[in-house]
Amino acid sequence: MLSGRSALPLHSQTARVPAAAPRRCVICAHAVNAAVATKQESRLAFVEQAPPDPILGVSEAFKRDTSDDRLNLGVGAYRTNDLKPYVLNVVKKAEKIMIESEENKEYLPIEGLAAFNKATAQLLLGEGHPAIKEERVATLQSLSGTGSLRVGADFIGKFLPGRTVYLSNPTWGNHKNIFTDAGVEWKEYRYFDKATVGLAFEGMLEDLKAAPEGSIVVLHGCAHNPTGVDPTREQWGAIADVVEQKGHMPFFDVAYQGFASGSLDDDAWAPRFFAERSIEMMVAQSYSKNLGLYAERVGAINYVLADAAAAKRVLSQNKRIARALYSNPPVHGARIASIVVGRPELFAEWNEEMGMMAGRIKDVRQTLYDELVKNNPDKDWSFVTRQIGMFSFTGLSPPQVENMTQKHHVYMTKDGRISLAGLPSNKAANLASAIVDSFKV
Ligand code: PGU
Repeated sequence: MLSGRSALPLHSQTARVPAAAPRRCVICAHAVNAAVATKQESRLAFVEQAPPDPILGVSEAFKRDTSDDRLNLGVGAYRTNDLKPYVLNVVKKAEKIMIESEENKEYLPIEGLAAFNKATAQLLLGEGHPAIKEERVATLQSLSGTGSLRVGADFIGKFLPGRTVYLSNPTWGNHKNIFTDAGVEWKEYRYFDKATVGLAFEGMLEDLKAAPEGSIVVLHGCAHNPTGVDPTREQWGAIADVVEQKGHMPFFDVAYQGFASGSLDDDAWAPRFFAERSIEMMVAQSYSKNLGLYAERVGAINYVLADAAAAKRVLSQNKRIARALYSNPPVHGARIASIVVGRPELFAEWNEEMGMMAGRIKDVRQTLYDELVKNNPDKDWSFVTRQIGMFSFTGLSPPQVENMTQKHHVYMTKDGRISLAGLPSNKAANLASAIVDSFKV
């Protein structure tokens, strides 16, 4: 039996209004029985407000700022030099092909679109890779990078219980949420050296050596977020040595393939190198940035394993996890990615567009550096041009970031990261003077 209180529509909550005014539901404005409404307090009233997201919350704050000078350098999302979101030509071409072939909107299988899964493993490992030919790669299309990481995290929680996940310090903030919510313990390994604004290479190796055998090590495939600092190829070799000696499981997060060097192939070097050394690994992929498919949620979780039978069983368990999380993935973006990767002429064009996007960021990075040097020649700004990918990790402290936002209308994350993908060249001088001013705070 429903009680009188819960029989009311859920949206019968009233705004606080003077007693004389007729009480109306704040949502649909229907008259609400005053006697019941005054007593009404949600059974969820104890729920506390969650803090705004450290990255996506910045965009929300930016939208509330009306200044002409406002600049959103929070989220890592590519913009043209006129600050327009960019839909790649290859994406438009693929969509045209899709419309012409009148594809349906039936459910995909739980593991996703077969053509996409084939294409995405190929983009990761390279065409004709032995692991693909020997069917040692289990690939499940998931909800972009985030969803793929979450499926992987749930898999670790279920099948590698008690293992600790090691995250770089610092890392993309959502990694911590993902593993925490999956009930998987995580710790950090040293990664960034403030003194050199470079890789804390020795510290990283020490921490990975000290981690219990068989730990999971999350590695950014390229263009480390937020630092823009990647290991050199030689350093990757030493990292792989430790991972191998300790029987760790690398879990690559590949969210920026193409944005480090401008080349899709070169940016897959690290995971391919681990595959070459026959180190079993997990790899989450995202097409948000490199194909600009942010809202389409296109990505995959891959397991590159030693034998095909294990890969088959691992895939079956990942399907079981996905089934309960969201059942099956969206089709539109997966079709786009499979067409672009699968057709040589479109793939070549994508590489060109990729080079163009990465090139714009490189140019604006150089412009920012030049302006910073002009503004304050006494400080060493070389880290700006040494860092790679979409971001610059400025070293600004939280109060200095506060100054950037409050005084200069520059929106960025509290850790001092700016997304150069959102900087037009004609705003580089303003940004440089805001940075120089904020370092004085
Ligand atoms: N992994 C890393 C390292 C990332 O930086 C991001 C996105 C993702 C995974 C997940 O992106 P998907 O869109 O789910 O594929 N990071 C961006 C975008 C905003 C966000 O935090 O989601 C960023 O600005 O850091």
